[in-house]
Amino acid sequence: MSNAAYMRPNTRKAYTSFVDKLNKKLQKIAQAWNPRDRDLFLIRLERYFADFYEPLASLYQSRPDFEEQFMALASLIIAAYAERPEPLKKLDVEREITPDWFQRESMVGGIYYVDLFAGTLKGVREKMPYLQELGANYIHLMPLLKPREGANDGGYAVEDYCAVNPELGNMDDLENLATELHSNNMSLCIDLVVNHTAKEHEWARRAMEGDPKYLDYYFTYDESTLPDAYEKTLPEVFPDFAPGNFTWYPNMAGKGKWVWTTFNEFQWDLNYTNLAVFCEMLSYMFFLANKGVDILRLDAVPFMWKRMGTNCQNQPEVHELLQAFHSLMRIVAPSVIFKAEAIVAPQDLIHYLGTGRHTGKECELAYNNSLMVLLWSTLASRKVTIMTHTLLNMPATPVGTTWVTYVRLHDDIGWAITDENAQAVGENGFLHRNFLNEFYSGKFPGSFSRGELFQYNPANGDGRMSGMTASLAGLEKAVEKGNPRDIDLAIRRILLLYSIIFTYGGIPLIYMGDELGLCNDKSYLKNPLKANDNRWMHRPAMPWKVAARRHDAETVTGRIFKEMKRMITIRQQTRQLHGASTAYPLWTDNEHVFAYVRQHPAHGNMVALCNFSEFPVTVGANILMEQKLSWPIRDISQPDNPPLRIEWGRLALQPYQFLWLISEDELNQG
Ligand code: OTU
Repeated sequence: MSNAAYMRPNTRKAYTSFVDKLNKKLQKIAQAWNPRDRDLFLIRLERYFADFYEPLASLYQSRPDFEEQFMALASLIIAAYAERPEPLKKLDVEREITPDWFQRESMVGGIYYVDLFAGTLKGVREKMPYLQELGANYIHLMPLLKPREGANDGGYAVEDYCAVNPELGNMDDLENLATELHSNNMSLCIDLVVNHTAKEHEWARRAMEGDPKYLDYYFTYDESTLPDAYEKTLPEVFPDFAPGNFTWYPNMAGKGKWVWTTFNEFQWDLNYTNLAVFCEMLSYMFFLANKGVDILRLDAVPFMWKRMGTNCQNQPEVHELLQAFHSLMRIVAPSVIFKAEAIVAPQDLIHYLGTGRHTGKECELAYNNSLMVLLWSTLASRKVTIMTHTLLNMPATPVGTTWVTYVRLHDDIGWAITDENAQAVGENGFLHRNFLNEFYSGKFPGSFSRGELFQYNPANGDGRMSGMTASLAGLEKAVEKGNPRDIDLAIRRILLLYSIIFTYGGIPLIYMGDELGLCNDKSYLKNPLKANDNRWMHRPAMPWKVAARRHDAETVTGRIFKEMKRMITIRQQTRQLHGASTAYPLWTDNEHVFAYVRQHPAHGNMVALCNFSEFPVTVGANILMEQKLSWPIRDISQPDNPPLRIEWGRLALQPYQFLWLISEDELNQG
């Protein structure tokens, strides 16, 4: 077999000289490499060479030092592979022959801040039984690399990518945790902030001193002409506390400079038009991979390439960069996968999973932001039309990729519902987004929610939402009033939203505390480093005393935990939920009932029905026949799989009830 034979002539030429160079280096260390490792390395290199050479050539070939810098990649990958620990090499092979490992129905994610959850990384190890009890096996630990001192945007301003935040532990602790997770069939996801570094990072410090090498690592300007020109088409991510996209440093490089700072002033955007920056970030990736990290969450990827006259997001070059990173990772540490953090419109989002000539060559995972927004939109309006229409028009995930689905995470919710999608079902996008802000901030008459506006702009009505799942779903208000019916409805809402992310397709992520129904936490207001950023209201510390009540079915905590756990267990046993089975919504004859189907080639279909209203409703049962479910049909969401009852051709659903319907035949197949 020769992958080289498939290469384009130019690529093959580059491959030959790259391998020559590499072999010379390898000869020197040949003794140290076992022949099997060496074979694997060379086979992978041949397979993935075109996938990194071509994008890098297209981005950097015009630079005079391209040849030299490109050849330097040989040493980089050899060194990283040489350092890869044996157990991880074994995992690499296991996952190469099980390429769907992350698509399996058994995958369930949990998101945790190390300090808030367990104090330190060692503490997380001690809390493993809790994670296992819940059923989470994909553990996403929020930013844990060494951040700058002072305000650091929740860890997204990294000063040192090779060190753990000393308050949480050290690299050995991280490595030990990864080992422990692996031995329990669990995986570790951590954040890699690829778009920017803290201004205290060594590169930024050197740039500040005027070192030309490092000035070229960032976007710096002597005058405001270019920044002003870019600003004309740039949005602001944090208009309230970090207006504008550039910052003036009067002492920089002796004479003062503007620096590109999309997010906070202390987060400096990296200059990926410089191949050296790519190589440096790549070596951080390898470093973390070799510590046992399984999934790298690539933060703010859409922003990695800038182009005058655009919003400087989702530029085609970003996809070249991702493909190059991805294929180099496949050579050194193929068990590691990428998750794109791109909170962008569906038509832009899908490309992060690799489309067209990038198919199978970018990120394996991406956040399904649309689904999350639509869940909240529908919960407020009780009408499933915008959601059904929007999801029907969403492209299916490319082969070998899947979403991560979620109800809530650490950021605000931005109402990414387009005017077109609203209009298509007779709604007005602007008014609807406005309604959502009013509803979730509790101002709308009859609202059950206790959220708060984030980055609200009174001039154009733009605003995003902060708040914990439970508070947005009505639990905080209901508990305060002590009204059992409202409490019951709030619990049902939380479970309804989670029922969808557990089954719609992708790895479901449980946001820390949602499994216990934790509400907003206002203690951040007392911390001057956090007080201006209300995203902290939905980042509560884990109250272990409350968690201790999780087995008491009389408590709200216990009711939520038990049902969550039950849904997780069912998900993990339902083959129709493998990530490779397609998911799409179905129109029903009741505007309160959301329906979708999972189509599995071997195990048949599962149809889910969800009542998004607080009233009992009915829905036409013909939808089940249309999806080829055969009688008898069972609702697997219930403990005893009750047989489905249909009266007058209609199915009844209780307030916020959901049904997961499968033909009995498929169930019996086990
Ligand atoms: C991410 O979010 C993180 O999730 C945030 O917590 C950070 O503050 C931020 O990056 C900077 O590191 O704009 O409102 O399309 O939406 O990267 C949050 C991606 C954000 C962006 C996303 C960003």
